Amino acid sequence: MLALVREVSPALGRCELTHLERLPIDPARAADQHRDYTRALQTLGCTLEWLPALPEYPDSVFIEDTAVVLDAIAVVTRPGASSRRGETPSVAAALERHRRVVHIAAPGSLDGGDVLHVDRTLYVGTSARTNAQGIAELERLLQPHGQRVRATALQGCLHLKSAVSFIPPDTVLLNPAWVDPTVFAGLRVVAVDEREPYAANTLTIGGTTLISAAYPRTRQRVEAAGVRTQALDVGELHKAEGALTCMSLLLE
Ligand code: CIR
Repeated sequence: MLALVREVSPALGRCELTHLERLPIDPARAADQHRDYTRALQTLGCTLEWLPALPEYPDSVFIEDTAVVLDAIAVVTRPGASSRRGETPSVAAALERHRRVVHIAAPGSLDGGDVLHVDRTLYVGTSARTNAQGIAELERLLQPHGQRVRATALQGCLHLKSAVSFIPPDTVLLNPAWVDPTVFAGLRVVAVDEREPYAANTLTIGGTTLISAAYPRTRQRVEAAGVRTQALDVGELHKAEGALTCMSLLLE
């Protein structure tokens, strides 16, 4: 497994914020937490590929939003926030070494954080960042690859993957206040603890599910469902409305 990552911008404190109040962010602390995150990826078997730093792009550490990577093809997105569109050229250049690369074109917009991949289905959040044209474009690009695209409503959060993440082989962890659990019929549904609304974003690699240390109650629920977890402190990145999936692009 290859993990594309990008270091934290010193301008992280000027990030986009949609649902959170702006709090002071310490970029050095965020960088330390990001380093721990990348080390955890390595320990779980990933080889890291560092993209060039983009210090002038506050949100550039959240590389997930810039692409959707499948086995045969990579789709470089057109992020919904115009402040983030300059993040994509370096991602496209890196992905071209590994995949055939195609692009979401204007007026489509799509953030990778809205794309939840479960087997042959891509659930795509109809968020403020991802529009109908972006979803239609993704569907057109992926149809030849046998992938089904399913537009999925969400409310109260930034991206679909703020509300739900996939824990292979058969489980989704979700916040039922933000996404309708019946969308995931056929999968086992575990709900976050009500006191931890942001806890649904986890990242599973090789049988271990990384979960933010900020959400111990939800971690217990996930463990009780028979899932091996590892907690990571990413509190400084949470202040920028980021979580665990956001900070890497994984390529098998
Ligand atoms: C943004 O609003 O774009 C960033 N501050 C946070 C992006 C988080 N990305 C993600 O959940 N995939």
